[in-house]
Amino acid sequence: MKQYDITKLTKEEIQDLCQRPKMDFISIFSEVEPIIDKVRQKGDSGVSYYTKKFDGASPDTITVNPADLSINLTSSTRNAIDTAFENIQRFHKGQLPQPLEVETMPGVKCQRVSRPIEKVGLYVPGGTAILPSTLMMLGIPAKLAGCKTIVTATPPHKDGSIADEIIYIAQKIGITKILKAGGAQAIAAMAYGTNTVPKVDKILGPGNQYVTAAKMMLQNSEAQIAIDMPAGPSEVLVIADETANPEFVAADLLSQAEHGPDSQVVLVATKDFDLGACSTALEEQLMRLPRKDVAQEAINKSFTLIVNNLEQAFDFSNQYAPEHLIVQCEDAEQWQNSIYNAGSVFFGQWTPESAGDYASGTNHTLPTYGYARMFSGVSVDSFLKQITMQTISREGLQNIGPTIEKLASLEELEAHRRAVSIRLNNLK
Ligand code: HSO
Ligand code: ZN
Repeated sequence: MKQYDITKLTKEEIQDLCQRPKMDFISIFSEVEPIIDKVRQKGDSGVSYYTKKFDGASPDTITVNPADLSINLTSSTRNAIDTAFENIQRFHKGQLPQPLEVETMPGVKCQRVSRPIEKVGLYVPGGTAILPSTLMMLGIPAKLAGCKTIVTATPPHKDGSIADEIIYIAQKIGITKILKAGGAQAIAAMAYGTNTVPKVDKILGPGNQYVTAAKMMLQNSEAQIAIDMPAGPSEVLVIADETANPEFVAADLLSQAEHGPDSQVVLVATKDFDLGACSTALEEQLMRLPRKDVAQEAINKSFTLIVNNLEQAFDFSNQYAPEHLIVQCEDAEQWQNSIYNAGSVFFGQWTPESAGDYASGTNHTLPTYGYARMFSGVSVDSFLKQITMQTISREGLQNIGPTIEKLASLEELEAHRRAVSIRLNNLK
């Protein structure tokens, strides 16, 4: 890993370290556009065409109802999924909003109530690994929010099948349909709807750059869909002081590096952290990883920043705005109020990021690429809309009416003013 000393860097150089690799969206958009067009025009047969072309698969039907499928899983797999499911459900249940009612003036009652987004599409990536955990992270909050139609898209295996783990989770959640497709074609099918795929109102979930580009293009199209957030490659920033265990730090860096060659891995260490021991541990652990080539590539592009103290470490972390922040220093949780920009935070040496990736209860669909400055990760809120409502009594209108009349006059919107005056006159 490259190494920098914060005291030797200019403001601009520090800012450069926060820059993520450029994504060439213009050329990706031009590749994705014909795919979207074909699916919009041809529907199911357009989807099948690209599933054959890109995934080498020709499933009998492109959608299946998970309840109709039989699966074969070991009890240890079921138990692990069940435990994670329970924890994720418990934490997300606590996020359900309470209705809000405020009497802003006597007789003027304002309310805010939440309602589910009726139809949602959840994208679960395939590629080099199956990601059943991602279906839990998207499907559990969708169900808790009360979404009625929940479609899950995921690329099928070459034989047209879907992993039993995915089907098991889909059954537990009560997913309406599984769309056996990935990439931009899956996003387009859910955005426009086809003969067999219901049209959805919001599409959520991580994916490669084609998936991200399709989500971005379709949210600005006549398909009228919302998306969760812009997404880039996964990232972690670890803050370590002299109390951090170098082997644990190395393991955490690698757990994120193995996601992909473009994963971003950053270590911010105080001067007395044992960096030598950490580098040795990293080399050793890396050699023993099945995905060592992927992890190595990510590590090659990553860096260590040496800081004088933890204040500097948190300042840099806030500027970088990592998807995951791991804090391995003395009294780690005490730094909570110093953290402003991060997707999800892991305090103390016994809290690996993997816990949040799979099973502790927090969500792993998080803002990357610096978007943690203004976006939150997926939660129950991602599947809800908030509707405001109001009821004004006679007395209330007498109280607030003159204020409205005055402001309407200021804006020279006479019909607005009269909608109030006509009532006030009636009350006289
Ligand atoms: N760290 C990934 C989530 C994940 N990890 C899924 C393992 N499976 C992005 O937050
Ligand atoms: Zn992960």
